[in-house]
Amino acid sequence: MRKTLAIVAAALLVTSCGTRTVKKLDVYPTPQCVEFSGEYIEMPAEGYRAECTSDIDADALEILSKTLKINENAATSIKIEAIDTVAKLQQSGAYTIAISTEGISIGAYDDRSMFYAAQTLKQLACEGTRLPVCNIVDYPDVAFRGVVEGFYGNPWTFENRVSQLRMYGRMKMNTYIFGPKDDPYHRALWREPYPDDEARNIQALVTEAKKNKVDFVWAIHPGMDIKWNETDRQAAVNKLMRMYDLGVRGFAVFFDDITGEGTDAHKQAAFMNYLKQEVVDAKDDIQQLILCPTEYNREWANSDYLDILGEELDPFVRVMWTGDKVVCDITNNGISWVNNRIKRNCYIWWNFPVNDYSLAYLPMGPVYGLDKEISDKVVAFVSNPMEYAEASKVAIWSVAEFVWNAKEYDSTASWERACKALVPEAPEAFRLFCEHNASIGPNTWLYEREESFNSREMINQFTKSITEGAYNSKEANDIATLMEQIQKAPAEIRSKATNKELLSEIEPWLAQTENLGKAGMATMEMLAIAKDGDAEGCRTAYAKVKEAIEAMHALNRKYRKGEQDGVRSGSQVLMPFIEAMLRHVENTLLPEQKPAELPTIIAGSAYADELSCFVDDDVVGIVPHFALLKLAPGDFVGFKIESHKQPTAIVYDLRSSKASQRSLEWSADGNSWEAFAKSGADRLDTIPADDSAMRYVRLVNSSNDTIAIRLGRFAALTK
Ligand code: LOG
Repeated sequence: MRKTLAIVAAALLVTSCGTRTVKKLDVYPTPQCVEFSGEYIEMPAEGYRAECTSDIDADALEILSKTLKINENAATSIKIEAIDTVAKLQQSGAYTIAISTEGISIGAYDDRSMFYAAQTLKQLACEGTRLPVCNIVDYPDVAFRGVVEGFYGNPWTFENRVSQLRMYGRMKMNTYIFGPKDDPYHRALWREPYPDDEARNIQALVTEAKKNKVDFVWAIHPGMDIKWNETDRQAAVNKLMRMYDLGVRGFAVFFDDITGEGTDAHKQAAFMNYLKQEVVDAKDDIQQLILCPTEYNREWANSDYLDILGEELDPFVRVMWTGDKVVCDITNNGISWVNNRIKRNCYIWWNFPVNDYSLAYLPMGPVYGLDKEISDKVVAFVSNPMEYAEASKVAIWSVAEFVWNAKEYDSTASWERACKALVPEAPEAFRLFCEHNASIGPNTWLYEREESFNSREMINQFTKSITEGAYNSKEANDIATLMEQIQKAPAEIRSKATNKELLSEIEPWLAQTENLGKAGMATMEMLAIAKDGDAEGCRTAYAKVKEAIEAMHALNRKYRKGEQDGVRSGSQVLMPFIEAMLRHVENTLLPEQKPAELPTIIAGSAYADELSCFVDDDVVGIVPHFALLKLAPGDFVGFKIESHKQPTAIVYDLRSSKASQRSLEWSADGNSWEAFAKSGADRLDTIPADDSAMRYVRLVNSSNDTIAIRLGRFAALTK
């Protein structure tokens, strides 16, 4: 809501962007324009007299009064004025601040602006007694910024959400979309009202959101069983109206991940238009109405579905979009493409740092891969996080910086700040933990993030020299020191961090990182002995490394869920390094330790040379291969399991694969094959393997056409 405020001292009000900053101010997200010479003034001991003609937003005032002493009789004033000149400032959240010896002047467009100005002042006055002499002109790049709680898995708790909303307020994010897949009243039981206690929680969250100037958007997911009839139309309106009564003023309808009747674009558009008419138009204070379409990314948009939405959807309805794929970077070109189709600027649903498709990995590294020019082409940008609310804040922090001011965004610096903000008691240890827990692992969306980026080069160089027969003591010492730091970081984080929720979320990875450090230290000890050719001494050291790795396997097994991997740390650089050093010692000094037999690829196709096998504890299979594999009729790909292992199940994730076009077979000798009793689902399944003779597994194109599949996972669990 716009405020009319008397202009008390126009001279102080800045509305345009002056010369760029000489010195940086510690304000995040980075303001758009700052003039600051480096000079500070003491805040007057008697405080500031507030001058404005209408009420200041109460939440903003509360922050202001905690930051500055507000005193009716003070000589120096803080003046609050309305902004009504510069175009960029004619938007929610835009504000200006001028601080001089004469006083403080704030220009605000609306309550949110006032709240953000107060947040900025709070950061400026962080030492409590001084303020920088500066002019700030600030506004967001993207109109709606925030988070969509839209993952599969345990929904966030009430406390998680409160803590999130407070962070959004501080980081100038203004949107929270409530849509966790496993909240029953969002999806499975979408027609039914929340039980009283849960309804009260939502009411309380709406209040908390308001306090933080966040739009609380409640999402409904009716597409799994919706019938396009009057009964279901009314069921949806009734549910939204109930949510309205709880205070909700923003709505979203998700049609993602469904099949069948619900996917019809014409029906979806008509349904949304009906909600616009019956809910939005019936009230006069609904802020947002959003649709998550069924074809929500470019890879899946292979029909006229999006054009139909573009033509038929009421312009008030915003349309979500995850990018070129489900999980991917966000590119300028991809955004222009979809905007043309949907005839409006899209509403980005960015699938990061969500890890519901790769649960063993915690993507704690920097946020990157977002084109800086997208801000003019998107109406909103929301991030889909992990079920670990506190751990997700590392990424959310950087998303907040990016969406407010993309041109100033520096991914590494932002990430370092985020680590410090989340664990100020042990920022270095936490940053190290995050750096080595950044990969998303092999996954069906082929998305990967850089891990161990500060030590990758050193590790590569050292590995190269070792394999060439040299041992560089300086490098070895540096790596040993790093391994020791990694081993010690978790204990430091556990003992110092006051954020107990964060600690409990990341405990499996803390434990795994500790193991990783131990394995790394043992590796460096082993290499130090190996360099002198002492086979006997090396044998003990080698056993210690094996033992440390076994501890990592054991922890991984403990957290495994069905075919989903358990808990992984350092998988991108450090674990491959440790494994390579084991192989090196086996080859040079301890030939008797070499595994007697390794799994091998069997491929009756052109791919025999491109594929390779992995063994990882009790899983053996083909290394994920994401390029399309084209198999002619009768062609096959498979693998031979080491003879001392007994398979218990076959697990696969085969994108683009249809069960009807292929058969899964096993063999004892590699010559005569038998089909598995269960053929399995199209893309993703686990099939029991209980024949003790089983040694070979393969997938055969049993159709009459060439088929194309992606080998995300094709492996056997063994005992
Ligand atoms: C789901 C989402 C899930 C994400 C990552 C959208 C629009 N929907 O493939 O709930 O968290 O991918 O696994 C999705 O992204 N479907």
